[in-house]
Amino acid sequence: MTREERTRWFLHDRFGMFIHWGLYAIPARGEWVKSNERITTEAYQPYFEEFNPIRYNPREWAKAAKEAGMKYAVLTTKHHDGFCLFDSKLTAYKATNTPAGRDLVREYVDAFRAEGLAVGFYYSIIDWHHPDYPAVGNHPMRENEEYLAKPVNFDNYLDYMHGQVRELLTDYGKIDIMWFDYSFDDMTGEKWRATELINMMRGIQPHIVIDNRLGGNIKKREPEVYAGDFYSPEQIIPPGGIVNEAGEQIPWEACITLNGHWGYHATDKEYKSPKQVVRALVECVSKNGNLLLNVGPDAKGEIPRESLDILAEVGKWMRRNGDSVYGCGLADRPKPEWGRYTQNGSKLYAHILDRGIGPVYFQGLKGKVRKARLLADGAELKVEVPWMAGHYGDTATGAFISLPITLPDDADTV
Ligand code: FHN
Repeated sequence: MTREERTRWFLHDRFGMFIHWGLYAIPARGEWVKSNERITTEAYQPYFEEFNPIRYNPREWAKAAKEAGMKYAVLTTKHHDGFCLFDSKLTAYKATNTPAGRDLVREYVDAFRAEGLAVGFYYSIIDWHHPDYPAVGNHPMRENEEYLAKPVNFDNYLDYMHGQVRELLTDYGKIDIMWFDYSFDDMTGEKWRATELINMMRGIQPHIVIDNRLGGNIKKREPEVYAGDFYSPEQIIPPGGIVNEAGEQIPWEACITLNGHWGYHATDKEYKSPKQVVRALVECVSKNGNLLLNVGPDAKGEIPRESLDILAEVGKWMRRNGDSVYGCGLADRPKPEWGRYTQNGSKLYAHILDRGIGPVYFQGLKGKVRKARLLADGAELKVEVPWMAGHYGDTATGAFISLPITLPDDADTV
């Protein structure tokens, strides 16, 4: 399969849920707590012995994602702390050995598939728990002389990492996305035996969409086999979208948190508004990208109420305006002053984010608009040249569309 064939559904669906969940939900200070606070594996062990998310019901998560208009999800199967949410045969450091006593990934896969969402796995190639992973990068023990003196056999770790990826792609049915995280410094590409890894993966699930964080350069005309299927900007929407060296659009997905943390953080209440999320989604799609919006469930297994409320509001907008997102992408005309365009074939969607006064002016569309409708309620909109157009300055090539003075409360897409 070509990258274009693999990513066709991904570029159509545009909007997914990122889920960062694991032992770090107990300290509730974000997923980097072990590194940030230099916590040894021994000091982190109580979280393993305590982990029992009694209110974990992934069907509720899946319904929240579906109601928000999300079409796929990506769950951390293992984050940097090395704790596995799945029943790996290659380690005892897994959810089935905690008081939870269950394969949390299997329940996630079953629940999200039952709600009709595509299923993705996040897998950290960094591992702060495995004895043969070196104390490089932001490893919690990066300054511990005794720990640094221990010899490691990195190939043992790579055999483990490759083995777990094989388990994830063999034991849980059809998986739609593999989201690796992350290469850094010289820990990139073949340092992970990435070609071998990708070839193994494609042998098991040839359709699977893979991110670009194993390394390589996805923007090259001929990228490495492990450079991935999509570019993965984080906490930013790339100003000019993403193109390769030949100037060709390449698939990309911006991953963004709802507050300031990926993993659950009890005191971080700085949440984005629903309007900010909708605008971020529209901006991504207008630049041919996807939005992977993150939730960080708590130690009991529940998505924070603040996140659920935002998702519900976003879902209201998506129910009425989703046609301007799904199957849409970069428009064949420049960004207008008052907002953004998204386009699907001959249908142009105008996201009017800064309405200004008077009729909305569509540069270059004179005589080209067959009909205009307010997406939220289907109301007809008049395409007209106002009688006083002469007073409007240079408007010879444009079309004017008059919007109702009062719009349905979530309407800003025409
Ligand atoms: O270190 C991780 C971080 O915890 C989080 O998982 C993000 C999500 O894209 N990725 C890495 C930081 O780039």
